Amino acid sequence: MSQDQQLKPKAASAMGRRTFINTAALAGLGGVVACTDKPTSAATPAASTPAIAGHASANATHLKPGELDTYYGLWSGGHTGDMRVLGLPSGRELHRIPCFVPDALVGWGITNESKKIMGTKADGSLKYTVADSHHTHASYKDGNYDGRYAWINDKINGRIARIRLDYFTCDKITEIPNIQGFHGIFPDKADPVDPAINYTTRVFCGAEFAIPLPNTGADADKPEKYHSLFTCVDAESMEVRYQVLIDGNCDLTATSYDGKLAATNQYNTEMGVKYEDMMSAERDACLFFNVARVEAAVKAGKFKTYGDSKVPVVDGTREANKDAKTALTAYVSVPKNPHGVNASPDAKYFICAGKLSPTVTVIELAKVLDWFDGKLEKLDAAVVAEVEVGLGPLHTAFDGRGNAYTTLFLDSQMVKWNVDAAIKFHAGDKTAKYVVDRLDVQYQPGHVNASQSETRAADGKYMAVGCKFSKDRFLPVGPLHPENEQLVDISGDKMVLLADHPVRGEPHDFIIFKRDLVRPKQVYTLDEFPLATKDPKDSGVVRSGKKVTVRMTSQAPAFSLREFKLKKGDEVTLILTNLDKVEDLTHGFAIPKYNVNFIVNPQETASVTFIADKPGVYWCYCTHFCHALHLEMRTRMIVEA
Ligand code: RUQ
Ligand code: CUA
Ligand code: CA
Repeated sequence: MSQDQQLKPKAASAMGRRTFINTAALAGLGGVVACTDKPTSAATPAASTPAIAGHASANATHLKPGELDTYYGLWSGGHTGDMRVLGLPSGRELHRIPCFVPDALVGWGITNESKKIMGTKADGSLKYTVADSHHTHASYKDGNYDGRYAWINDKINGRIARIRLDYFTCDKITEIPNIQGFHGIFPDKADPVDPAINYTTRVFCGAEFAIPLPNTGADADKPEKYHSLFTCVDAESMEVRYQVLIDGNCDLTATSYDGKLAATNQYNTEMGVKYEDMMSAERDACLFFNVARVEAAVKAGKFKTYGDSKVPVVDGTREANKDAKTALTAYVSVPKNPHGVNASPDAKYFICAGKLSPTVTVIELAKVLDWFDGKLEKLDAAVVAEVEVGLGPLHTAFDGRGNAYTTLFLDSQMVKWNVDAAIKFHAGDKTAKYVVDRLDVQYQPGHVNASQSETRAADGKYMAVGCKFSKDRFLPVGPLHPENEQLVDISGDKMVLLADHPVRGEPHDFIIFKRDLVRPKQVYTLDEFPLATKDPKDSGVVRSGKKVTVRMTSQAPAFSLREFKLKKGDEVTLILTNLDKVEDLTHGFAIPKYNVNFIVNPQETASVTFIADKPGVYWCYCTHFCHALHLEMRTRMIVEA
């Protein structure tokens, strides 16, 4: 059978998809060979998604009015630098949690509290206002999500944000030193030495771009000075604990269930600083970190620092880690420019997708540990399968029943394959049929995740596929198309496409988990805010020279002050406490012409600081519909000349 027949279920739809293929990506696909199995005849043609009548989960995505979803989805918000919260299976967007980029609804980047989290320059303005968030993951306990935190990255400015999952708000952002292109992110799942710590205390962060260290501009033409770093951030303090200097560039990150190993797949072990150089080698690596050894080296003082950063950096390069018995790192060879590394829910394997190779690589973690212990002579023997699945494999999800689901970017397909069968096939049993099913998706999928996929509780119900192109799937809205998040039922042998959902670019990664794993609080307590005004009688204007503090409370449908007076040139800090205790009773506060708008949720306090530089009368009004007298809920700010 020709490669075409084996890999593409339908020539016509495949042609349509092919027009999207980036020629540069194709150029790198020279070595692609045929797949070992036939596509299933039931694969859904791209152009028409037939009704799923008769299937158990038909209409699963359609919830009756008032019915609640059974899963939460946390989605990276892409360029909007926020985290999207979805309800699944409906796919409804419930919330957006601003992190890296200002947000006009909640006043993120406007209030003093959010600016402090985001980071400001000496003049008080925001240090950064753009972001590119790719990956999001949540904290673990006993191998499952514990509902404490989620993290999200900003690739552009090298920042990691933490989300509190009790309030669904961002509470800390850390900028990682010595790196560029912060990409993969994964919390650990246990401590490598203390078995009592079976929950997340570290977050590992991979840097994609190698830069000269220190990056002063002096060494631009010295490729040997370029390095990437793998970073460990403390999950509680959000301080950077240490970094590991490595060869190659980090893409995604994965952690083992016993906490002993973290890994990152690498597409540029060539250390190329030019595009072509990054694709010159036939193989790259999945780089493993022996977490206990790395931390022992830090403790023993075997580190350097770079530039202004005080963060200890240990040496994880190939050259310094040849001896398995002392090595901090292990570079497991995988095919050309891999993309994505994912941990299987049985805790046994990490799976790298081939990207420029039509393969997936299964690495057995016990064997990697054996190598570190001197019990496995050849590190390559940790690879227990390297099998063909289709063109452009990028990311992998799991169903908890031994099957993996890998996105095939170039084929615009999902391939479902059985991990044990792949291992048998690789070991020589050519009768082992490891590909179970194929499903066309619309189009060019990048990330994939399934319900509870990267936890011990993987339940194999739903799978979301992040398609990078939507082409003809939605009403045209001009040149910028939405992306298409597709929901797939994976509860049976065959994958069944359930729904298309448009999303604003570019969301990248996401996780899906059972709704009872988080217990969101819907009303704050006044004591959480040191600036809270607990009694409306304490409202008023306090002046100390040019510095003026305005204290105010909100209680539907009025602010505690009917007016307040300022003088031109005052530096004003306005503190607003929402004394309403009722769930969902949020007020807003906008000051026209002063570029101020923010909200206060029940029992929340927020503050803004501005210079009263424009004399006049300004109607500060409530921007959040709260009451029949919402429009009347205003106060006069009078700035005297
Ligand atoms: S990487 S589309 Cu930034 Cu998430 Cu694979
Ligand atoms: Cu308060 Cu609207
Ligand atoms: Ca490469």
